[in-house]
Amino acid sequence: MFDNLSDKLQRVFKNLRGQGRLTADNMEVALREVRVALLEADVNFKVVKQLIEAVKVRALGAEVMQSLSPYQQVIGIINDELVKILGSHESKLRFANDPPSVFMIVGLQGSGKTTSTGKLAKWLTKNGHRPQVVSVDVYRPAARQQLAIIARDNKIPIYAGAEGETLPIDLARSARRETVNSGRDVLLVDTAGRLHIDDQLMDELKQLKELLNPVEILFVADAMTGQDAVKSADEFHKQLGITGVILTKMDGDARGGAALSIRHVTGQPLKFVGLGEKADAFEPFHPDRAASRILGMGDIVSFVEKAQEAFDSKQQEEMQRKLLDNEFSLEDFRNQLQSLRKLGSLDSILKMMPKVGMMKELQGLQPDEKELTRIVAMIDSMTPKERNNHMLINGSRRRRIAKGSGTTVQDVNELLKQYGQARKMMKSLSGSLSGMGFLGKKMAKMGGLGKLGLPGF
Ligand SMILES: Nc1nc2c(ncn2[C@@H]2O[C@H](COP(=O)(O)OP(=O)(O)OP(=O)(O)O)[C@@H](O)[C@H]2O)c(=O)[nH]1
Ligand SMILES: [Mg+2]
Repeated sequence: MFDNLSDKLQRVFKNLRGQGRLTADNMEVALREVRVALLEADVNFKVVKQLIEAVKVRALGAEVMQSLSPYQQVIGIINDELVKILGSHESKLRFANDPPSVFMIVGLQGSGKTTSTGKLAKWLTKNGHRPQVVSVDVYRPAARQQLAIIARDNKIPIYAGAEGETLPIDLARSARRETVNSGRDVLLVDTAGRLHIDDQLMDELKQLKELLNPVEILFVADAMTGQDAVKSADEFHKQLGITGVILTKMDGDARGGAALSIRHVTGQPLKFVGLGEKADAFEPFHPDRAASRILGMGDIVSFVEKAQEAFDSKQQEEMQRKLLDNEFSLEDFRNQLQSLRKLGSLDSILKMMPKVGMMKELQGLQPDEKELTRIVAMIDSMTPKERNNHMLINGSRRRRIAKGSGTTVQDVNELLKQYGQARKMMKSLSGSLSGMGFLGKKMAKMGGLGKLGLPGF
């Protein structure tokens, strides 16, 4: 998703990086390149224009934050503006107060309605709902059969239709009755597609809407069709009133621009994205995460902000000095761990890291909250002397520490080994650390966790 765009933007940022200060000139050049990258990604030109304007005003007006390089500032601002355009928060599905909640799935031919109906039903099931599906596509041969197969494969109840039931409106009515009778809470109605929007299709959809009183009318847009998807979403919205968009085929070499434009053009949020043909290649759309992905940076900006809240600057300098002088003790190790935890759960921290997966040191690592708690407990069970000189910790001390922290000697051994590795790694990284603020720049470089002294990182 967004890989092309992301690569292009990263090239722009790379150029910007290394230029000492943010000036009107280098901003101008960078923003021109950002504009081209967005247009090439098929983002609606109005959206691009608005984004660039907003970024320009803010970037040139922004007071320079000491700890962030211009490069990061610009990314931070673009990130903010992207999120604004994508919709500031995740748009959750609506449900009727009085079940069943009916969702109509609409869109042009081949956009992925039937596939998405199955995916959404599966997702709803996983999230505690009891959905039922029905296809009212009586036009395309085998259309209903297609949904029946998806339903069977994914164990989703389907209303298959009674003998002689051939009108969409009849099928829909019966399906809803069955949904109620079987105590299910959501009915997904997969509708027929057309190559183009025509009156007949719209009339049928309007009739269905009137009959079913749906809480959601989800427009399924094929990301591969770029601006056409945006146009038809807009048209459907004008005629039918959609409540959200499912953007499919974001796994393909779609340029992704539709994602950035639909919300802005229709005013309706992207609710889900389809990322493949399989039933679980489907996820809720998170504007903030999408913006990060577009920028290819992980959500580093808020990470740096959060990190700055957690570590005051004195602490940062002191830590840097210790790292450089290889004086980083177990005591520091623990303090760093505890500060780090103020930032949130490990999982949420990792999600913010840029391309974590690329760091060889991080591969195969499963960070574990419990593990962290145990490490802190073990360090707490050490004497101050031990904490400041791990070489003191011999066999009998290890046994005492294990006992004191409710762990085993193996655990203590493991901790000391990890600490040793962390020290070594920090030592090797420290060359690149010198001369920079501890967090601002380096956290944003890849794999900041190691520099915070996280075990094994
Ligand atoms: N790669 C990829 N393929 C998808 C995705 N969603 C749907 N498809 C494929 O797109 C094709 C059309 O999907 P359908 O679900 O049949 O589309 P539809 O809108 O129901 O089509 P009609 O009923 O003919 O209007 C199928 O081959 C799907 O497997 C997706 O997110 N990624
Ligand atoms: Mg279909």
